[in-house]
Amino acid sequence: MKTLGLLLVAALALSGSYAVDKNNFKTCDQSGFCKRLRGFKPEKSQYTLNLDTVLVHGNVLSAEVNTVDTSTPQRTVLWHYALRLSALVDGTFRVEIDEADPLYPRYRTQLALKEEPKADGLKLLSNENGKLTLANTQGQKVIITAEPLLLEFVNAAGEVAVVLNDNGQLVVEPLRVKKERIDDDEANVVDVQEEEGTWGENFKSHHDSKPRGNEAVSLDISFPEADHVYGIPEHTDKFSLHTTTSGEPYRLFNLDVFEYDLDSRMAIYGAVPVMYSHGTKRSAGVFWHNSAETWVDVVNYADSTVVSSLVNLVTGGQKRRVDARFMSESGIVDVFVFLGEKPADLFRQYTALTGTAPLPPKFSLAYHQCRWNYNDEDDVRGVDENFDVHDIPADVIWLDIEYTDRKKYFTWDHLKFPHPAEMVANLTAKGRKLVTIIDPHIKREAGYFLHEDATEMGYYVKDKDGKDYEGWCWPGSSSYLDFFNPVVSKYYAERYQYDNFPGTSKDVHIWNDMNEPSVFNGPEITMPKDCRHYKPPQDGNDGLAAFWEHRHVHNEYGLWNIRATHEGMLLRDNSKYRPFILTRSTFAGTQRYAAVWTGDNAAEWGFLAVSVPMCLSLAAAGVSFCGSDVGGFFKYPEAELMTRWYQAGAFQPFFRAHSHIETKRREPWLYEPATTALIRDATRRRYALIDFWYTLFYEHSIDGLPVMRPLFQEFPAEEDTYTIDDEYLLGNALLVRPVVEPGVTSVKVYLPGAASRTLWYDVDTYHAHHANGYLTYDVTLAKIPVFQRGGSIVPRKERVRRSSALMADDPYTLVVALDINGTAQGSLYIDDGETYEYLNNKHIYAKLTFEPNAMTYSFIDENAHYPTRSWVERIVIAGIKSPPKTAKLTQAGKQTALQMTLHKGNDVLVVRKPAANMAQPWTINFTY
Ligand code: NBV
Repeated sequence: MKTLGLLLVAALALSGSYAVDKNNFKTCDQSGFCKRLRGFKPEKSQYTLNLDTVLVHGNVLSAEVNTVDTSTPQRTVLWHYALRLSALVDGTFRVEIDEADPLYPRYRTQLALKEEPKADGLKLLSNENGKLTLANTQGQKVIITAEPLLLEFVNAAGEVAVVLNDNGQLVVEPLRVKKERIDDDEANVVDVQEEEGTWGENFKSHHDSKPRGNEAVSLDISFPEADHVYGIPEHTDKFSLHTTTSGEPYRLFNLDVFEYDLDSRMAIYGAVPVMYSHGTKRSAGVFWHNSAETWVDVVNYADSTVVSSLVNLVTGGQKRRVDARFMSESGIVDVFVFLGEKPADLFRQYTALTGTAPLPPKFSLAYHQCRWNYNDEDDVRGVDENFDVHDIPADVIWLDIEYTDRKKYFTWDHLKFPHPAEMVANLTAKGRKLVTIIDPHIKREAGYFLHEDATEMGYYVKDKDGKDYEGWCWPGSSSYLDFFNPVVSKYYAERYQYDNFPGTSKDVHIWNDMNEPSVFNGPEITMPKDCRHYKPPQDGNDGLAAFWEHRHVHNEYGLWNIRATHEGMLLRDNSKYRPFILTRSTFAGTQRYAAVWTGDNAAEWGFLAVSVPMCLSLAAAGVSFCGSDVGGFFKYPEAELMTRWYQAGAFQPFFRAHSHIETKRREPWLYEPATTALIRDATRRRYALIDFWYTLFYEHSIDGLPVMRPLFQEFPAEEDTYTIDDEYLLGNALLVRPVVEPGVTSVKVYLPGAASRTLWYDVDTYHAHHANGYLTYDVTLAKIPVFQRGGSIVPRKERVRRSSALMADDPYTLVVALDINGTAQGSLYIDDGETYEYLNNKHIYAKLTFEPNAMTYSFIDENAHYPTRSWVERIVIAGIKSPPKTAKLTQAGKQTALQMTLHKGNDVLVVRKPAANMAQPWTINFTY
């Protein structure tokens, strides 16, 4: 079976026919709860709040909600629910609806939130006419209508920004006991007929036993006056989400989708259930805190596909509104509502809940060279050396699954890799690192320590009958560690200790692939939903209450995996060094532990293009450290595509080339010299900006704002930007428009900020363009349009070396792009690049400002210092109108007169060799 699988993979990788096999994956109709809920279109919600039960205590309102059969005069109460509304800091509200007295506890997602959210005050302002009005301390309000239950969230400007249950699609299916009766001859127990699929579902040859029966939850969420909604990665669709009425909903279910489709709402590896609305009138956001399989329908009333009658019906003739509907297979209704004013506020609110990404080690922002596989130590040595021969910088070489002893993770194939420690030392001598892959499936082989320990100690995920679950993956028969058990996570973390994983050192980092988890012979290539996970023992925890089913936790399985890896990597040196981890499976909170790549793409232009919206959407969902396999994983990229991909990848956060084992080798020097030169140039551009990237990621670790950001984040009032997803901003300073089309000599570029008279400087020529919407921009094979915003200062290092570590002490070129007032600002972050010492004030976080009379470098963190040897070798000031006559540097009380040269045609002034040391503040004064 294994060979067959590999052959199939190989055949497809080589052949031109790239296509997903849709038969392997469910449509909404094939997913019991999705079909059931989608078909449920009530005229009026049955959910009613019992006003007599309302209690406001601290930051929480609690009340009983009932489903009431209003069709009978008796108004029979069908079921009891508990509603909690909490006010949280930052203009965030949380709504939880659970059964008041469930048969056994329903699953509450465990790892997405970084900590218990912080409370704000909540005040009941009024309780009259069947409506409650509440307010937090910041002027945001919630209006709850009791019957039918409706929650309206009012932002600080007094506008309703989010409405829950306006379409009456709130559903919490109660847990119940299977009804059985004895059949006529009293010999057998037979199921009483209930709705088909309640107690079991089939997909292809797989049976899901559904021991708890139906337990789905759903809620409709409306965004009045919104023009667009974004988020809910990971899909290959546009950044601005589409109306789904005439097709499939967006699906969130982490899956290993072989040869995934473009322009699709199918689920792939990641699922982050956060959605943002935006428009000229207002913005808002919601986070659907649920780790079960989830489908999301979207209706944007501005879409031409939405018939006007529907518009009139639901919105009373008003056209601007987007409705979403979240449907999950299990769990509770738990939704966070963000009422920040602007998109940036919303992105920040979301990362305040789920965490910001910690500062990554600096090398991880440089260039990575990967392939499935670098075959042996000679191969690794050759690749490493060739980067030097061809003068291309590189920081990391990666080893895919073939380095192991027959797919037994934490082991080496000793024939191919007899001296891993020496191999690593050879790389680190040049400041380079190694990344090795560790997948979560464990080979079931007698004598393999990991399998023996896990079997003996009961560390594996169990099947529906409580036996160790066995699936099929790369090693053949495999089982999967149950990271939900803290003892298992600890055990797993310890496998990363140097003694337990010989050959590794602080310079070896980790790639966790296949952690959706991928199971070749499982339903939809993943783990059966009725598998059992650990649940902490509590009183009365027996029967179904003794474990969680995989269905409850599926989308967060990978998060538990990378959390344990992270823990393990910290253990290696007593939390001295910052780990780098790459994960394929993604969920809310992933950013706290790992970077993400977009999985198995193909060497096609469409996949290059989609890398931008995919990473933008992940970035809005907290995961800024994102990239796609440069060159495409399947198939072989011809020179032009490869060139364009390097040029694009050099401006995306995670910059790694990767390729499938059966494709032709494609290291940069294997192309014609002209192509190699273009790849060299693109890669060197990345290195020149390495400190800019590092500063962006430092700031991101503090403010949680996307590093790679949509234009509308910075220009929220500009309508044209709402649907742009082929260009983006890096921080607020650079605008990037990768060329993702073959054979073009010009591309359309949108330059935002006309209203504020923004200037955009071409980074290659310093030629300034006034923002004025779209323009057609000439490109060559050597150029993609990248602009620096007028008013920004970008640090560069122009002496590119073999690795980023070797450039640590190199001097800076500071590029000052002036705005129309002749001013600019920027920031710079410096530290040792790898340890946590920066948290003990061993770093520099500095502000750079340029005013016509002076340029200053001053410390934002005044208590923090770092003894950098870097200095300023050049200051380039673009957009200078009247050049100064003199420039004088003052540093540590010393004054030095500086030389300047003016490059007339493009208004560029170069201050030559200021030689200011970056370990101390300085000022340069200009006279005119
Ligand atoms: O480990 C092999 C590959 C890896 O190269 C790729 O990046 C992952 O996305 N892995 C998937 C398994 C098999 C892919 C066909």
